[in-house]
Amino acid sequence: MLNFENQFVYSPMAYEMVAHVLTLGYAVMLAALVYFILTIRSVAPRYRISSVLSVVVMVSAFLLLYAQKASWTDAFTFNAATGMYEASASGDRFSNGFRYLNWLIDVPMLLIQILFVVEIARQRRNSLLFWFSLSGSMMIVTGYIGQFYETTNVMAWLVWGAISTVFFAHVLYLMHRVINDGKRELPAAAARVMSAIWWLFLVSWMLYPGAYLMPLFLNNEAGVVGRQMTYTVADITSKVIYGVLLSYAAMIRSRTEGYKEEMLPVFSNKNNGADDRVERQSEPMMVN
Ligand code: RET
Repeated sequence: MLNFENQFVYSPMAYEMVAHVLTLGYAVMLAALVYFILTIRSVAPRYRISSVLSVVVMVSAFLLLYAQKASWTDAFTFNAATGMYEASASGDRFSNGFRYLNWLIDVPMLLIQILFVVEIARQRRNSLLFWFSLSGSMMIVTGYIGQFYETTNVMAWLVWGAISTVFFAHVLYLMHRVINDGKRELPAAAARVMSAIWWLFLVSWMLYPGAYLMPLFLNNEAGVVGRQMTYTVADITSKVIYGVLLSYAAMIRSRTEGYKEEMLPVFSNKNNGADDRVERQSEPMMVN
């Protein structure tokens, strides 16, 4: 009822584009889940928590984006008389709320993830853990409240959006510092990956407030399709590509520190049941 998606009727093309892009969203999360599980041993054990957090992000995103797609298909049904998709007789209405709840889990995870790949003193890391979690979740909670007002109270919608933006600015500031400071300690190749991560982070995270404001720019069917596409592109970049780049930076670090990549036992005939510690790498491998 409350989100602007419920104000329109949709041509079959617009309806299906949204259904497809939402399906793409959760399919990518499932595919990436497999990727993060299978590549976890390509980084030294001390960086593996980054891949573990990617796995957590993927599972939660898969489930909530699946619910998001169901919300779309439940909310509209085809009317043969008009040739359009219209609000379902069941009374189910579309809500973007699932996304926000997903972000509530994923945003702190994505922010915390980087702290395990760059070099940070323990005390500073604890403080960053706290502020990333606090500002990250406050950004989402205030935005979540705001999006309920997008069709009923423009002022409340914009004010909550502005409050959320204050927390967003704090998150951006902290992340910029983490990446810049962290780069100094990293091998050159990993530092370059970190610079790429910063730009990817900045652009992909900016897409979310853009999609929030979509009714302001395009208050029609095209705006609905545009918003769901924007969210999906943002989700794939901010969760999946970000996670892949972080694990790549961790891989470079691991190698420069002497870690020899392991294969999953299932792909290898070597004894990979052996201990993971780097020191063990130089020992002769036992053949099964
Ligand atoms: C909201 C409300 C309007 C103002 C701002 C917002 C920012 C949202 C962001 C979300 C990031 C989500 C991610 C999810 C990944 O799983 C809440 C839309 C600034 C930055 C990265």
